[in-house]
Amino acid sequence: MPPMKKTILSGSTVTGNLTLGNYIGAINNWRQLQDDYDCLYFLADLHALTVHQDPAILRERIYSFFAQYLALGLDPQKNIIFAQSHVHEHTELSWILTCLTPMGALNRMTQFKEKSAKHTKNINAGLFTYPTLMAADILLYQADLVPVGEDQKQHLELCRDLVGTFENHYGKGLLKMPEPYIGKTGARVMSLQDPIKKMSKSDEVEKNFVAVIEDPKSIEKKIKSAATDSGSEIRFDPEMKPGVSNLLTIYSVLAGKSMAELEAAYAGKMYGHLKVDLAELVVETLRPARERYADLMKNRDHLDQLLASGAARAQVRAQETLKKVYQAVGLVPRKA
Ligand code: ATP
Ligand code: LTN
Repeated sequence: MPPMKKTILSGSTVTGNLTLGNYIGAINNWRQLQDDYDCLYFLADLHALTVHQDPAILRERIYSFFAQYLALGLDPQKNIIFAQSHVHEHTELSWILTCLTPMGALNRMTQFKEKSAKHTKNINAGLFTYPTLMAADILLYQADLVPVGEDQKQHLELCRDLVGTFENHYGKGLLKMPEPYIGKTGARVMSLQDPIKKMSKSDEVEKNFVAVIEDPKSIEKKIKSAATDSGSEIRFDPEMKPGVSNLLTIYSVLAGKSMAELEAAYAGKMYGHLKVDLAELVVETLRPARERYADLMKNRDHLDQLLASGAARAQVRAQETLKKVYQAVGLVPRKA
């Protein structure tokens, strides 16, 4: 039965540590969508392999990200939550799409340029074809809406172009044209020490981010030593006051208060006051997740079961699309 609600799909590459940026910009929004949409959230573990990974660390991180999704309130019954590598249709559709993707289009991708400049010793073909796997992730589930950050918009645009190319070759109506989803709080969390750069989970400088799972003492220390700006006024002004504005952004989302309310509350106060309050707010917001996370990580069998059930539900839908695509491009189905 086709779902009546609109389908939302998103994922996070399994690299680094999930940060407060990922929570505010992604997972917290995903959680709020889970009642109103048909949602699929996945761990992009195959995408992680475009950069060299230590196998033991990757394995641990897949469980850890999954447990963090659950601990942060993504419900595995309401949503389909799964690991990309558990549904082999992703790589299969990705191949079909790769064969429709011009080299020139991939060459223009900013992320490819940036990542190949950063990993000069490992400019592999997977890094280059990364967006075709991402397009497969989206198109397999006939997603209507894809919540992604600014940096992923170009990949989504390529995915949309691929729907057009596919339709030109094989006819219309088979793949749904996805749209970007812009959340209500389109907040972008910036690096704590360098607030003109976004807070990134693969940042090598630990002081730049707060991880979702982090010791309260360490969170406090990082927030209290966050870079602030000249002057002493607590005002939201990302141009002139990027440091304080970033702290206010985090505060506003976590406390559900408007900037005007916060500015009024901190009129005449010092940066230090804001930092002390914010540190406590962040620690308290993440505390329940940290506790739940610790419990979840103790029981791998339970995580394995939940992953398996998510993958099974995802696969039913993925298979349906892949079958139609294989047929449309002229492949002969394997007979029993
Ligand atoms: P990396 O640094 O490894 O590229 P990332 O921190 O940018 O990773 P992604 O896996 O690219 O994280 O993104 C997962 C989701 O989190 C995306 O939807 C992205 O928009 C969101 N996100 C990541 N960082 C931030 C941030 N600083 N502020 C708001 N949203 C963010
Ligand atoms: N590249 C994305 C992660 C990702 C994704 C997707 C997001 C992989 N496949 C499909 C949305 C839809 C990133 O955020 N780094």
